[in-house]
Amino acid sequence: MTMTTSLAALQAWVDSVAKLTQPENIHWCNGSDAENKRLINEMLRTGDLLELNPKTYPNCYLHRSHPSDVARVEHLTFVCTREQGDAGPNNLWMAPDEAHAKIDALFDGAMQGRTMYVIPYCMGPIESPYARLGVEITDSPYVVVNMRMMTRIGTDALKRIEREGTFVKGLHSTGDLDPEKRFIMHFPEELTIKSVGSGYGGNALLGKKCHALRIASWQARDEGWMAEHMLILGIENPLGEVHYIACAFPSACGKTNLAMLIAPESHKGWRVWTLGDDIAWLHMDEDGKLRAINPEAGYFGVVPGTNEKTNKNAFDMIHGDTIFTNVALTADNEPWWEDKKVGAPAVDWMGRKYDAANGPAAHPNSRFTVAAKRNPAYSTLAEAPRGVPISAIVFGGRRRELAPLVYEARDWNHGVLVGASVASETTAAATGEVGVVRRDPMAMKPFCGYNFADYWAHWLSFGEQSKLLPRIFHVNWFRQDAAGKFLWPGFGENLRVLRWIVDRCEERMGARDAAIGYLPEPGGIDLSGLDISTDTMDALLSVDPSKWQAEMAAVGEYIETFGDRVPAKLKAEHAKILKALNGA
Ligand code: SAT
Ligand code: MN
Repeated sequence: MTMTTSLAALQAWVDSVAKLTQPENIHWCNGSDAENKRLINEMLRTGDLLELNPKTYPNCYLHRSHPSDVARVEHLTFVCTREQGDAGPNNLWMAPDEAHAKIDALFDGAMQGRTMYVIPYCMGPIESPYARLGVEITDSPYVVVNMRMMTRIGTDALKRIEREGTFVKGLHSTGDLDPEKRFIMHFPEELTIKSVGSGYGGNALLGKKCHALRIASWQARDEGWMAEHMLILGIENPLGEVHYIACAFPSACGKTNLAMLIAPESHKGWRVWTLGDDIAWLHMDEDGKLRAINPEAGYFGVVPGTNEKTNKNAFDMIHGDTIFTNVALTADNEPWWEDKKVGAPAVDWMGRKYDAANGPAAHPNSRFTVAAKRNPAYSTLAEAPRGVPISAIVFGGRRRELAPLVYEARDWNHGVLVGASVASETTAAATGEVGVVRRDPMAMKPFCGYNFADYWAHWLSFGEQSKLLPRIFHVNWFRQDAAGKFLWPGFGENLRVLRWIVDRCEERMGARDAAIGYLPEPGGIDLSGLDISTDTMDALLSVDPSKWQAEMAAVGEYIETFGDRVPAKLKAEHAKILKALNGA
């Protein structure tokens, strides 16, 4: 085998993987256009990709996954630390030795007859001191072309890896896609990921959830920063001033839509800029401000529901240079999905003639992969090595009732409790029942690579270090009336709530003190040009003390399941809110 890197540790690892998996060829990815074209042509030949209508969707392709491989598999995702307590009750755990043995048996000979791709990648701007490196080895060309859009792959990343010597090792094989032989395993102490038996995004594009959240959250705790499941946006007012906000919502709760928000007619001169739609890495700077970078360079977004009205930026950007996974097709060979509002399905996501009796035409978790630069609202500051200063952190979830449209935490420690209390109705982004409320602290339940109790302590530790931290808020776009109708119009109108948040950060807006935190006063949210009744606004901003007492009791019980490791400060915050609710 020819030597292909000057870094002995990397070469030794690649050699050992090749010995185990026995590929026919080994290809080191340089990330070039020519390489990408070659891989796409090869996948067109094998049927892994289908070309879409080149007139209306130039450079766009459809990939159909195996029907049993359409979402993350949390029940097969493990964090393998030496001590079980370090993984915590929030993770499935396996002892590292046992996990390696189990998964290596599945890698044995897994790449026979296939090409093994070695993908050096950089999470974050290539010159950023906050960026981190990784190498993914995979036998899937689909993974290579997706990683190329989602991260920064190739020669520059390899150079930095060789310079620094440290990188996350990610080994992936699609195996035979047998759900019985599928595992996603993380070894944070070894900076290693092993994933077998799935080709789906979150399971196979190892730079994303596996590295940038699970492994990175562990590294961040050790090194004093934060790896979070947050979008990053810039909100520009008519004076040209920009505030940056980071928002943590669970998967498929509208992070991509919010990150690409278009100001409504009523808001001339306002703009939202996208820095990221899924992951933020936050570091404290010399002044004590939190700065955010987006470690990714592309979007892996939910397709259904995307249209001219809900997200025009996304709708426009996915009309070129996009890989679609598991959408339907029109008779004109254009991609189609539920709520696209144009065209009609002819062939469903499984390639069958469309028949409404078979369910939705596009899979509810069908996805687009596209480079961030195609977004008309893309902020070039996404390339800034030191990222952007964050004014507000916003938590949210999908809650039919209870949670008001927006409220603000009293201070950082209370904000950590608000984050720890996040709950949301489940979506199609993960395998399992959809629509049941589950606790999802900081929207990190599936992604925190260590014990939540330690994670909350890490969050609280920032409060001791700086007085210039972002303010913390909670939003809920999904509140419904008794008939199941959404009370808030959402989408572009969410800008009105973001404005209230910015005004609070700038200390130019009052608030009323409700037991759970600060809520907008009547008139606090600008409703000009919006047809919404006072009754509806009252309902959206109501706090029902008895329901909240029940909620906080449930939060208390949930936190208790993490036992002795739960920081006393978090329990004290919880006790404070309960007391305030009892007095309310
Ligand atoms: O896990 S993915 O990144 O594939 C999708 C999601 O759940 O956000
Ligand atoms: Mn996500």
